[in-house]
Amino acid sequence: MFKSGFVAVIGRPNSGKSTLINALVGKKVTITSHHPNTTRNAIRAILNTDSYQAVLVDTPGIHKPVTTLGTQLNSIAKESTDSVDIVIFTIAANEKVGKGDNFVVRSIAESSSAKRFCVVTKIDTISKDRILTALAEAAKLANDHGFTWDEIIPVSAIKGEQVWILSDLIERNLPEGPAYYPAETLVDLELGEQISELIREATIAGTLQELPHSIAVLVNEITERSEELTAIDATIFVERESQKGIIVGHAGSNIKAIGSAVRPAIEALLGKKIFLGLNVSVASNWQRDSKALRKFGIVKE
Ligand SMILES: Nc1nc2c(ncn2[C@@H]2O[C@H](COP(=O)(O)OP(=O)(O)OP(=O)(O)O)[C@@H](O)[C@H]2O)c(=O)[nH]1
Ligand SMILES: [Mg+2]
Repeated sequence: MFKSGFVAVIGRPNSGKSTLINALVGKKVTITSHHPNTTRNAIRAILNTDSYQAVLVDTPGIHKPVTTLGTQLNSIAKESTDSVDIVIFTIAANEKVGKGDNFVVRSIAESSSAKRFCVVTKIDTISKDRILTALAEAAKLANDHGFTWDEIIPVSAIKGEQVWILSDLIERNLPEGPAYYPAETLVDLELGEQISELIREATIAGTLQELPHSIAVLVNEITERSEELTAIDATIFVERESQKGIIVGHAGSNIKAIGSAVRPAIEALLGKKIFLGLNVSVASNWQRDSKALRKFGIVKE
């Protein structure tokens, strides 16, 4: 009996959703960073095995929005829990339970006919004797909102600890059904989107404070130059002229470093060498501009 279904992963920004999905799939399919609000779309990653296929939906971290972008990210996350088989709520073991967690858990309490799992992430960051306390706090979160988690699972996605227990529980709770994607599909993103996400990850990795929120990336062109070489032309957008200077760096040093950092990942994705042309452009205050959000694929048509 083959099983299949949809699993939405939701939680506060930075709680480890994308890292968890990469660990479940066994390959890096969705970008991560130590900055909050890294994920900007409901990204479907596919966990394929001989006995089941789980479509894991990565989502933007739910937060108190201050821009149109923020509001949009929250609604993407919330909508992604509609008609799924399992909702996984993530909470980082090294963070205090806060208002944000209560907000997300309240929406899980209201919605779901789905199974509700709580994954306590990043257990490698706390001592073993703290894990029980973290699990008890997670249980209380659901009880405070009138329900009980179907499962609570402590994991370290970075160390790969207990991830197999989670995938086992996912399998057990999926209904019988056919594969929705071909077995070789790992993520439901166009190639250009995968590349722009990798470039955005490399760009925000080196930035500070609020700058990551201002960064968007578009791939303008992908050209097969030969059997061995693909040329990629992409633009990194920022919101202000001053930010452009930061991204470019002294005599272009920073943009060069971004290119060098991301090239291996894109070459691995394409299985061939690339020529990467990166330029930086200003899209004034785009986080508050719904037309720009459409252009950057954050609002879908
Ligand atoms: N030590 C440790 N760090 C982790 C673990 N999982 C995630 N992290 C780190 O936590 C940070 C946030 O991880 P992400 O996976 O990007 O978090 P997210 O919930 O997807 O964040 P948003 O997309 O911004 O909502 C990154 O720096 C990760 O490396 C873990 O199991 N252990
Ligand atoms: Mg994420």
